[in-house]
Amino acid sequence: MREVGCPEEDLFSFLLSRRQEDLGYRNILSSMCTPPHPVAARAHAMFLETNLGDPGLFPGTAALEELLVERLGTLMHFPKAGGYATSGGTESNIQAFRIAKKQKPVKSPNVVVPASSHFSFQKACDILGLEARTVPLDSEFRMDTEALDGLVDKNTVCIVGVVGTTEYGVVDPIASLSDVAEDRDVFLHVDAAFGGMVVPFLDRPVPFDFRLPGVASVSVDPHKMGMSTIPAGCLLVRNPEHFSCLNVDTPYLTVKRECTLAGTRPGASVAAAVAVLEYLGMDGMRAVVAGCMENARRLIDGMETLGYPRAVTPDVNVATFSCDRVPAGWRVSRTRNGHMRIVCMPHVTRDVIENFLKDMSDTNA
Ligand code: 0PR
Repeated sequence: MREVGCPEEDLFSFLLSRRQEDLGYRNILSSMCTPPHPVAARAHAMFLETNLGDPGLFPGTAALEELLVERLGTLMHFPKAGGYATSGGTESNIQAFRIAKKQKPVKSPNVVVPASSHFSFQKACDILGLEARTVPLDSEFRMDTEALDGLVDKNTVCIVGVVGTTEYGVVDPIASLSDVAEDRDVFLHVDAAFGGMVVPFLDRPVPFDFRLPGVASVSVDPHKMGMSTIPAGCLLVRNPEHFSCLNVDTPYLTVKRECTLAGTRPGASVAAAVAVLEYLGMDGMRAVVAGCMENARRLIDGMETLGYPRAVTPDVNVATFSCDRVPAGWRVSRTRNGHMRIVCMPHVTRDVIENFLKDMSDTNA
């Protein structure tokens, strides 16, 4: 550290110069995050110093966390779901595995995950000493449920399904997974980190949540399509008692036990997440999602007209193509199979899509 502090103006011009090295979201087509909604930014600023790790000191903020869980539980068709605000999909997925493992104490526990699952499950398996069994995908990159049953055995503590896969934006056949989970009596975790804030707002949402009796837990991230500030995730469970198996004693806090992974936890991004949901309501979210889906369709049409076929027709706003080229100045990503991947987040507006397509057609020339 410096011996003597830096004058504020010098400090902020230093910070600004670093900040200016960051890319603006305008040309970022690869991200599942998006600039926060203005009400999220405003709410975040109001709650900067709040710490949900010691909720008795911040009962108002803690009530907002409860409201977030209630709103998201209701969105997932189970207003009585238990839950808490995590730092994002990774923490939610780790915690879901912790619960599943504690529910079924076996010697060599395994989990059955689709080949499309997010890399956070690898981290979870590593931390928890779980064997990962990978279910292959069908031709549209959804879990091939034919293969599922044979991979589940008496040591399987959890089955995972994904709603809005990271790479191809498809939804696994969660209803079939729910049947298998019930038949074989296995905990089913649904990773809806991305799709959980998309599918409920579509015209004809497929059931993927607590409406399906086999679903035990759901991850859903306000800091992705929920347009909240980072970090904001949420883990919901059908049986709130399940959290008690994660409890540790916290003798000197205002609460005597906690089940969360993190200790000190931000209230600001939780207030921001609630703010967006309350401000937009179902109607506002439907409009945001409809716009993103419409833009994804326009992008797919435009790319196919240019001779770049879609890899798959997505269920959510992630578009993928057979296309090796990228016009200068744009950030896209690549799937493991080498497809170009574009996430049509709210900042990827119709204008952005048209500019990208124009640059693509110039690249073509
Ligand atoms: N589950 C799914 C289905 C996800 O897509 C992701 C992240 C996670 C879990 C993990 O969530 P957290 O990153 O919140 O822990 N999906 C994006 C990805 O890995 C995250 C992301 C966002 C990556 C913005 C890059 C980026 O610029 O692609």
